[in-house]
Amino acid sequence: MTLKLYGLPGACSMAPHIILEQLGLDYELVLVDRDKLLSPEHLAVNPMGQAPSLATDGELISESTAIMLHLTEKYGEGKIAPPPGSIDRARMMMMMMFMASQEHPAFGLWLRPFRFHDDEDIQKDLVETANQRFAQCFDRLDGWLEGRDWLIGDSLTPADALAFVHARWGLRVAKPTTEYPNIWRFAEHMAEQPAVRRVMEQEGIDLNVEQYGGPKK
Ligand SMILES: N[C@@H](CCC(=O)N[C@@H](CS)C(=O)NCC(=O)O)C(=O)O
Repeated sequence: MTLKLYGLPGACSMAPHIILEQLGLDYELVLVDRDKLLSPEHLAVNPMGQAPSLATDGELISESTAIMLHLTEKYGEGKIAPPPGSIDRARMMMMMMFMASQEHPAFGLWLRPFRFHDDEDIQKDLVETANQRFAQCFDRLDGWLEGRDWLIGDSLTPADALAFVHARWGLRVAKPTTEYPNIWRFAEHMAEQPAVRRVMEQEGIDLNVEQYGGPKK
């Protein structure tokens, strides 16, 4: 076996995990113990003490977007992402980078404000700032999904994999993703895909909608 994905259940590592399954690749999944993220062993795998990392060709590649692009370029045979140089490729990259660099950091702020400031009042402000950021980001994502099953083209691409992960995380924020009709329709559609079902089963997770009160009318 040449591919080994280091991940955390339900984390952004789920996006490359979906791509591994969608491509039907032979790989090993290592679900890292959260308490061991900062252990010397895991820091050797991911110097930021995070997930994901992909072991491939004697190298360790981190950053979920980079891993997904490598997998699609090496194994996708042009079927899972639009070709480089096409405008759809540019749009796919824009969406992936947007989610990774604008949306994802807001989750870090919202989930762990104590990493940014010791003062509890300031932490509350940071959570509020994150909620405002989610509203801005999810509005944009919802617009991209208007009238569409997939973010790009007519099949699953790495942008969809990442959007699904964020849609699931977004169940818990002030204005949850269930209140964005296109995002939620997309999330439910993604959850039905065989590759996504296999991933959720392997990671022991689901969409947890009931836990958060279900979609609001
Ligand atoms: N930019 C990185 C972000 C990686 C990241 O934030 N991973 C999170 C899970 S989604 C993590 O490992 N968090 C553990 C922690 O920060 O303690 C990527 O896209 O791979």
